[in-house]
Amino acid sequence: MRDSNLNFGVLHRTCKLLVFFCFVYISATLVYYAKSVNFRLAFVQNHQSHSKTESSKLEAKDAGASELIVTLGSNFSESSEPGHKTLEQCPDPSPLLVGPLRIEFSSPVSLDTVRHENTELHEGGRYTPPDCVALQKVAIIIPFRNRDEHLKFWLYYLHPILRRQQLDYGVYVINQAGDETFNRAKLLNVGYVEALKEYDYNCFVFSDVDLIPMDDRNTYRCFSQPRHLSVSMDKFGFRLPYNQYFGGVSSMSKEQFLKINGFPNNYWGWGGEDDDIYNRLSSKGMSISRPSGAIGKCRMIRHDRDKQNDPNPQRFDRISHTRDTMHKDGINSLSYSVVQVEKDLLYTKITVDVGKPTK
Ligand SMILES: [Mn+2]
Repeated sequence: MRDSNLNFGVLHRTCKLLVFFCFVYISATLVYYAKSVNFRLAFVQNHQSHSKTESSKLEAKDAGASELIVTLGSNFSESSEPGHKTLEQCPDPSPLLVGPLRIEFSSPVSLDTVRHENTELHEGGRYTPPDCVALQKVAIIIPFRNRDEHLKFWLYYLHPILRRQQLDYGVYVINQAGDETFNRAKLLNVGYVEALKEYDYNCFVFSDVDLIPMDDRNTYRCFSQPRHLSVSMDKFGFRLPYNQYFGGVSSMSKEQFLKINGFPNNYWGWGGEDDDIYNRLSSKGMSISRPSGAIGKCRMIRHDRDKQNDPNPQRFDRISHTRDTMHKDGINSLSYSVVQVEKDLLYTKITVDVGKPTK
């Protein structure tokens, strides 16, 4: 009898001890949980106020460690909120990149779908990374006429890629008015001028509407030398057609573009203007930078030759005189008139009258 009383006493004390430990455990858990909720709230508040900060002065460096120092806008506003930190410069390369992409054009896309998938954009096809200050301010210029189907694919694929590349960018579709012969290079000049009227861009990417990169590590930004981005197109069996080839997609900083007086205005019809641009660059002692063949792969949307864009018979003669003509024909002799400006969520479309070839 005494034994069982004793046993019961031990059991009773053990149980009390167990209940006590459980209580301590639960209390500790509650305290930690409350702390973490507090922390998350503070983080969200901090994050939201960060997104509102203006961009600051910064420098951008080449991936190849050669030094292109691009000084971006300095409209920097200091915040007086206590505990408020300014945004840091975006890392290079962007940690959001995924590498090779599957690009196909078999099922058509609708602009509404593309708008719904890109709600982070601002009117006019503008984007600024929310969490860091972009390394460069990039205007993407697309020469255009009657290629709405291609533009949809371009917007569908490129916007998510450009966001992952953490660029502060805007998309400018430069639409040639009327039915005269197409003039790609002049439209690119117009895009340069018109984009700069809107924002302090320091880098310009010139892209055909039918070319889509197959790897997001092919960053649509500027480098210490003019960049050729569409280096291995499916159309050419994923290789360069020739070493001096500068067609398709290319990029130039503002300084590089001005050094060559922009692009020629007198290449009407298909071909030659890209070789003229190459001649301008090499005559100014610049070289072409390129991504590797693997990273520079891209797909072209198949199409027939457009009407009013026949091969330009004068192109060979013009190319042979670039060095003599480039100083009087270029951004310093550009004349055009704006017919219409349309702002979509996905792009700014500027319709321009660029005139017609003089005989
Ligand atoms: Mn094409």
